[in-house]
Amino acid sequence: MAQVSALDLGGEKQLLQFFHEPVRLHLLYKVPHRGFKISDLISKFDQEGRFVVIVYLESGTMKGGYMSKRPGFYCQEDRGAFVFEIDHQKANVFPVVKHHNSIIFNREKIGFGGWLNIYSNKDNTLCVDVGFDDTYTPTDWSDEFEVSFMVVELHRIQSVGDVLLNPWRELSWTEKERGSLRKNLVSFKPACQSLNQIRVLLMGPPGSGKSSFINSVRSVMFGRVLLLPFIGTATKGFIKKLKSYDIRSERGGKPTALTLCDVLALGDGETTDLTVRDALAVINGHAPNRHKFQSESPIKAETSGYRPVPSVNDQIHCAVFVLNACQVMTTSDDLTETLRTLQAEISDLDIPQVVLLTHVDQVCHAVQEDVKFVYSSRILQEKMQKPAEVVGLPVSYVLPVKNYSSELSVSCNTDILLLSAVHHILQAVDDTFEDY
Ligand SMILES: Nc1nc2c(ncn2[C@@H]2O[C@H](COP(=O)(O)OP(=O)(O)O)[C@@H](O)[C@H]2O)c(=O)[nH]1
Ligand SMILES: [Mg+2]
Repeated sequence: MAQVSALDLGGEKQLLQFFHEPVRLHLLYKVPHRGFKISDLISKFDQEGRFVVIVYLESGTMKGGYMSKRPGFYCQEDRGAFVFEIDHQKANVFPVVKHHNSIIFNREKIGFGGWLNIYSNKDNTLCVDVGFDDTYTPTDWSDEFEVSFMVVELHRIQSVGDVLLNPWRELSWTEKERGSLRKNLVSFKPACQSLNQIRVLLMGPPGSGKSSFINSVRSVMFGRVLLLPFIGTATKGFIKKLKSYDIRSERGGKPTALTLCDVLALGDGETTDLTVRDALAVINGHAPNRHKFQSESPIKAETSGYRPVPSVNDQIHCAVFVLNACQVMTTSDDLTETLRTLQAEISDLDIPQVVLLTHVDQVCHAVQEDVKFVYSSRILQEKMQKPAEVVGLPVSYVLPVKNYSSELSVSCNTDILLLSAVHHILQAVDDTFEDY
């Protein structure tokens, strides 16, 4: 169940005015009175970001503190920290003076110098001490141990500027849109009549989300998140065989025109990775389905099941480069080289290419909250440049998606983003193969 903050509008307004730019609050945790362990609170902090802790005293006053970055066990200095006090008459802020020990963050307590400390006592009850010392700007808060309070909350501070008012791509986030995108896929027939199925090849480094994408598209169609065995967190690619997956309109239903193909992961030129040569053999339709990749024997005429004269239905009709938004900024030179070589070779084959940018939920808080913010997220707008540059394609060919990874049920907006990526892929194939 969603948690609701105890903060009222007036209090929120007073708190937000302490910040020099427009920000929003996002409740991360309402700390329980009983059965409380400090490790529970620590686990609720995001890996990065800015936070406020608010204590609602029984007197009606709120006291709290702000951390301008996530504190760590070994780094508890914070030059941007402040402590505050808000009641119906006034809102006071006390900026940090001695920033070296401005934050306390350890296995016993979380707090702000000697001003505000949160800990649990022996019977796991939540306790709050207030007081003051020379860590923050002098004032006259009195020392009080184990104050009476009603609620303690941890919030994330989010820059409003992260979300642009006008999205840079339009997409409608409604049940109706989800329905019509889904229907489009179910009824899709390739414009080119000699094409029976549209075979889409997913290529990318291990862990980029190739298998998850297949699983996610299937989940969208089945209306529930599928748990398939081929998704791995292993650093080395899981799939060693060329595998084709039909996308059915529903469980046991008719296959749609879309087939997604998973292959060995691309690497930085190591012998265990998919080689450019093998990738091209797959794209051209020479490799049989379930072909087992072997670094020591590249696909050639002698390979069992080799198709010397592949038909248009054996080949790949769209090459999709799958890249992880969290990792794309640090793509190695070798992988970049592999991707660009492939891109250039595939361009010569007149096959459309797109980039699928996965893990978009992990690079922007707003998108993590709701994927409908993808096209209005400033962070993501910037992140889209890099994959385009790495592969050597225009930014308009980059399709952001969030795969189903930890959730147990499908959700409308995640479905819409996935279906819209599929729609663009099918469209690209139709545009290219129209005059085949
Ligand atoms: N948060 C998040 N996790 C993802 C996403 N896509 C994949 N994952 C996770 O990333 C890991 C690697 O995914 P996988 O599909 O096995 O990658 P592959 O090696 O390219 O096939 C798995 O743990 C997935 O659950 C995504 O869009 N968002
Ligand atoms: Mg995989």
